[in-house]
Amino acid sequence: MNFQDIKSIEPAQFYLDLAFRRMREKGTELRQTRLQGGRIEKSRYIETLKMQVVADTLTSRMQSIVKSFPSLDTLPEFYNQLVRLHIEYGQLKLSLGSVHWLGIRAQKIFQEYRTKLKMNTRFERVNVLSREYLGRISSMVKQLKGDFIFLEQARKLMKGFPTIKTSLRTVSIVGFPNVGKTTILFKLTGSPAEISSYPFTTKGVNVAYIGKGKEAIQLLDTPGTLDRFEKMNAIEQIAYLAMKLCSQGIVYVFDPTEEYPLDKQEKLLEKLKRDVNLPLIVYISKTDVGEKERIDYLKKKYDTITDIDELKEKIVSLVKPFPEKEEDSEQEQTEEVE
Ligand SMILES: Nc1nc2c(ncn2[C@@H]2O[C@H](COP(=O)(O)OP(=O)(O)OP(=O)(O)O)[C@@H](O)[C@H]2O)c(=O)[nH]1
Ligand SMILES: [Mg+2]
Repeated sequence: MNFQDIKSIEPAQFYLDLAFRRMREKGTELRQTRLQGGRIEKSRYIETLKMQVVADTLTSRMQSIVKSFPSLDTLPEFYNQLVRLHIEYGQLKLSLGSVHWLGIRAQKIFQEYRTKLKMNTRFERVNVLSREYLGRISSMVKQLKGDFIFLEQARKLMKGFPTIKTSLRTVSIVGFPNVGKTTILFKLTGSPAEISSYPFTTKGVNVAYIGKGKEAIQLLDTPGTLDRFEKMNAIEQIAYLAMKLCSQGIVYVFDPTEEYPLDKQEKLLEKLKRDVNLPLIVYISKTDVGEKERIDYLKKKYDTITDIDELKEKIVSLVKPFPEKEEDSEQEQTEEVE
């Protein structure tokens, strides 16, 4: 799912200006053309085509806005929850509905005025009808002022959503801050995500891949401490939902240095087991600098891994390939995995 490609939504006035500018250009073009017929026929012909340009410009712009938003009814569960968490879902549906309606309504009003122009036999009335048409179009677009603003805000929020391929097998790397999660992601995939010696370095979900194409395994490097969901900040909530709804397995990272007491790290692991019922690998990071006693304690208590190549093998065997699904979205299947 890609929320980066949603087209930016301009203020209502922009669409009106665009439609009217194109209409004027059409007018100039037609006045330079030799037209058949008498004064009224020519005038009717020109005004009809100008009106059509207005309606067509609006319809195509509105259609492309609606099309560039993901279809809300078929969003994968993870994205559906993100949208509901961050954006007023009902309003989003209403605003998209209004924009769709505007595209259709512009054509209806155009048909109505085309007929009026056709029936009209008085030259002076041609311009009156034309102005009336533009007035109706204009007030209809302005009615949607708030919807355009809302949709642009929604687009900006959605742009911040991580791009996670829900069609790929996925494993989340979790653990306390600063335990070395992003370093593991780098060692496994070569992903150049930011690594530093202070906690909370990772401020979004880092996504990287082992392998390529449909067979790739997607790794999610998550930030945050997996506190109670309501207590999490927006980024932590996104990471939590990604772990819970997109992953088929988890790598839990223990840090055996002095940074965090082991019992706290163990508590988090227990909480995780309760919250998310997924196959789990326990990895001990920083074994080069960690306290031997702590490392031995962890090794004794859990089935642990300390070697990165072994971790890679375990991840690959942890998540079995998905059975072939015909209904897999074509876009996701053909998307290039970098
Ligand atoms: N000595 C040693 N240092 C490590 C190892 N793994 C990570 N570090 C260091 O630990 C610090 C934190 O590493 P990160 O990979 O950023 O940790 P993180 O869990 O992603 O941290 P947050 O994103 O802040 O939660 C960095 O200074 C790393 O260089 C390791 O195996 N050995
Ligand atoms: Mg990190």
